Amino acid sequence: MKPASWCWLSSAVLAAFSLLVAGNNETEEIKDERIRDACPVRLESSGKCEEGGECPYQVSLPPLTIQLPRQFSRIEEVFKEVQNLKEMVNTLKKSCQDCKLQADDSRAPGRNGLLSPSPGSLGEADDNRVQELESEVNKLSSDLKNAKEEIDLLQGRLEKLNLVNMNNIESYVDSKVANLTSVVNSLDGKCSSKCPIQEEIQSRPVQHLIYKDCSDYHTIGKRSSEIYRVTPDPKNSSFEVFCDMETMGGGWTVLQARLDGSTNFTRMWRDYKVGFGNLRREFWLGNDKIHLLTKSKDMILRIDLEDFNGVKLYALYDQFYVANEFLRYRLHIGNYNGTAGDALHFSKHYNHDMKFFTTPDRDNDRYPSGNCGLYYSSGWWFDACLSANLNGKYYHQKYRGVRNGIFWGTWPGISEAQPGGYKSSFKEAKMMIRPKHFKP
Ligand SMILES: [Ca+2]
Repeated sequence: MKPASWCWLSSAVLAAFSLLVAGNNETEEIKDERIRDACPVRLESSGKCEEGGECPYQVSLPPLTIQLPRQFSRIEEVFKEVQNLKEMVNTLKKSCQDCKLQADDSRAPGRNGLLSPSPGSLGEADDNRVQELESEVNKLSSDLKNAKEEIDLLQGRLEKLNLVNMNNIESYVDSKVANLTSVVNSLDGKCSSKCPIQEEIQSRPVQHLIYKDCSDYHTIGKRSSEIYRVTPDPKNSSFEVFCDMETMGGGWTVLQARLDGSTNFTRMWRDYKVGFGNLRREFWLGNDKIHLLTKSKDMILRIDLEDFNGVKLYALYDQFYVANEFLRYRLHIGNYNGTAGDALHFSKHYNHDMKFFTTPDRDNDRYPSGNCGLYYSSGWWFDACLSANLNGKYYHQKYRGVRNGIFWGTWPGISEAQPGGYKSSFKEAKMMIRPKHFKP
């Protein structure tokens, strides 16, 4: 091989090699001074290479110009591939960094670093690894969600079991008390002097030692809707309640009433815990008392509503239980029946069953970005946030703005309200309970 041919060939090979290494399309001219010093040969490109056409690369060996074989067009293709690879590497780097940020948020500290990008070995293997890690993260988060749901379920069952045990003990005590009462009565019948005649004994009403709720007063013949004193749990002190002795046969213990806006329901945890308002007008009986009443017997719930057009509808739930303060007064609600619609189980996304109690100063709701109690100005078993809220503000007419009034999402026509338009308000609302097995 002649020295000149050898020179341009080796120069061309060197130039192609440095093109690959540079991986840069900003200039197509070889700038390696070392090559120029070694051999005064220049590889130039016309920049107008066509697919299958003549190769634009030329080696100038003044005054000689040599046309390169067409195979040299591969250099440009290789160059493009290098560019593509470089872009892919950058994309991968970026997604790795994003992935790591997400992983850092959701993983235990000990597992950090698994997703750190390693610049020296990026490629298909890393792509697969990222996908693997992504699917692992997805799997972990779905596992976590399942675990949470299971915990919720188990917690609910535990509360129910505690309730059942307590009911067993209480019914045992009740049966003992009933035995003693019958013994006392039979001894009373055996008295020798001033003995009351038999009919008189039989006509006496059965005296309860303890009135656990309004249904016990109904049983002994009380028929006027009034304030009575009840002791749902003998270990706790007694308290006053308002009894509705008229609706559906009577025997109802009233938990909540709204009728004129005279009581402010925008209250904190402490107020909802102990209760507030006036038992003869508007009030919240108090979460501790509601817990004791619903723990003492299996209760049903009745909700009565009336709007300003005089429409009166009701909702009945065949189970109603409120857990204690430690369990954040979690609501347990049964099956619906009635005319007002099942707003407490509105949909999968709006369901008040099994929700904790939230107040403006105690966020136990399922809305992650804020406090529903604060936004809707009340204490309630908020989801994220509501399809019903009977503790909302009392509006005397339709209102605009945040829907923070008394609300029942299945009320006829209520869903037709436009965002920003007028919202319906309610004239009266009432919540009351009665033992499930009570026969008026
Ligand atoms: Ca929240």
